[in-house]
Amino acid sequence: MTNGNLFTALRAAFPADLDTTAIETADTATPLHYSWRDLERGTAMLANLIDSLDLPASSRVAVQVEKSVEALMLYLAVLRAGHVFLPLNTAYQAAEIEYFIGNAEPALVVCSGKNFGWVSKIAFLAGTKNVFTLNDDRTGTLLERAAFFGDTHTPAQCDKDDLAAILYTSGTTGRSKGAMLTHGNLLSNARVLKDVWAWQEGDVLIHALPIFHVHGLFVASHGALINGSKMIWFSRFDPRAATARMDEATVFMGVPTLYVRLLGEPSFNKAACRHMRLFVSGSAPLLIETFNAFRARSGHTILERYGMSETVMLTSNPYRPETARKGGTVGLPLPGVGLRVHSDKGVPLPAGEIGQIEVKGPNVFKGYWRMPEKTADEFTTDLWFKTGDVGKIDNDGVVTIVGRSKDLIISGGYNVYPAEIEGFINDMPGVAESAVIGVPHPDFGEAVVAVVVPKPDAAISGADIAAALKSQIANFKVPKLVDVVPDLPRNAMGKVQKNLLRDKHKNLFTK
Ligand code: MLC
Ligand code: AMP
Repeated sequence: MTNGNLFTALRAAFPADLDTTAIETADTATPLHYSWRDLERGTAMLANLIDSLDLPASSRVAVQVEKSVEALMLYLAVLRAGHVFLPLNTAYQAAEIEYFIGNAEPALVVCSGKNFGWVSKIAFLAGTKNVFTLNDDRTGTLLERAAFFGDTHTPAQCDKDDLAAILYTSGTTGRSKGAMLTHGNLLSNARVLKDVWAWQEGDVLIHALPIFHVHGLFVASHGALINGSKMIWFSRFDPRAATARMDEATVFMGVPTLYVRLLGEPSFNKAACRHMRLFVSGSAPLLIETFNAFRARSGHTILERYGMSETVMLTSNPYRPETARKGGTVGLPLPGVGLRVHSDKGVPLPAGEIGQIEVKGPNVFKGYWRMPEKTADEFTTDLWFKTGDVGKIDNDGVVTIVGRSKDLIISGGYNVYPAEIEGFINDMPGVAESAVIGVPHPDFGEAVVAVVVPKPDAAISGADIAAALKSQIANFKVPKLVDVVPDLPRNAMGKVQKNLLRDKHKNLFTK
């Protein structure tokens, strides 16, 4: 019987010579070289440790750790052991982690040593029995324990429809939803992207994205692994250091902010990236100005693609010819992906008309964790997933995203849901109500801004609200400005007119 376990497929792509370098760290005190054999053995030891815990089938393994090769190995080991990986942004604070752990009920939690005190408390209260630590310097109880286990392991037998990962993506009502991705979702997407982006022998990926979201964990890591390609591994993005490694690399993936920052780096030029084959952008809209400036500076045309946590990748600009990559568009639906544009009333729209983007395919997730009603709401009656993105398809099938029907801000590639932030602000003493909006920002694409109305006679300050938020929520969600106003603009139905607020603040960070 063939094994549908994603790990098995990734492992099968390891090169014949297991002693060649799979991953080289770029920003550790000295470079560390991990061979393919190290990945094989390290993931086996971790999988054996996980097996020894006798977790129930399909247990969730929640992981909030700094980026490291060992953290990637932990992900692969969870797949290998047949459990469900639940990555968490390192910026999340106690209130956020409490919700994820309470909702997902993981059987195993792995956190940084410095957070063990508060994370383990949350986990134990939620009924999790196993909490290990993993630090970015290869210390922590996880590796200490794994060292006692054997370095061979037979991957768990999985069906393609079995869960491989849960990715929390915030909800419009403010509560995050866990998108359930299967081994089949991830493998089909990895295989399609290998083909579409012409991954080839000799490719080397500069991996500079976090590994707790789709882009860095799946698109980038799977891309290299399923091609048996080496990764140059940055724990955080540094434009100068990344540029310095481009003469050894061929592929780079980034959110638009990374491209803006590369353009701000004087050493980034045609000579620096002459060895490069492909620059991929996604997770947020890439401004046409960035697309054009990048082409002029580097001689390369960024390939923009579009995807989301619930669906992995959906569309891509063409790999060949490079001249067919159109700035401001996200390209064509990937092979096997259905993408249509419907009106708000569900009527199919002709080419060129703007409407709701709906998708179908082997990459589309299984539903939201323990939210059957929410899942049903997000699919049409004929089972297409409603992305919440608004766009159009031209006569050649090329897709352009023009906006979002979901109230979502994407800042530096991270999603921020206004409803969640408004919830925190509205709970603060002296606050009557608030509206959170996204406004243009030269570095982050969009920046979070809060407009707050005080209760009668209450004295509140924007700086105090921002400071209070900083102690409660992930730092990238904290508004860059809190504007205190006497009231919010409303339409005749009483709905807050966020468009007027966006207009008022549109030049806050840009000229
Ligand atoms: C950091 N800061 C941000 C921010 N990142 N503010 C707004 N938006 C962001 N994205 C703020 C911090 O709060 C902090 O402020 C200050 O910047 C410095 O923090 P830092 O951590 O040192 O920042 P930096 O390392 O420069 O990080 C910026 C970044 C990072 C762009 C490298 O945000 C990043 O890696 N983004 C990529 C996100 C990503 O991978 N998305 C993929 C999602 S998957 P202060 O005031 O506290 O000092 C997806 C699906 C798909 O969307 O299609 O791919
Ligand atoms: P996430 O929930 O983090 O997976 O974010 C997915 C969302 O990011 C999508 O629904 C889009 O709104 C947005 N997105 C991803 N790629 C692009 C892109 N290339 N252009 C515009 N928006 C994008």
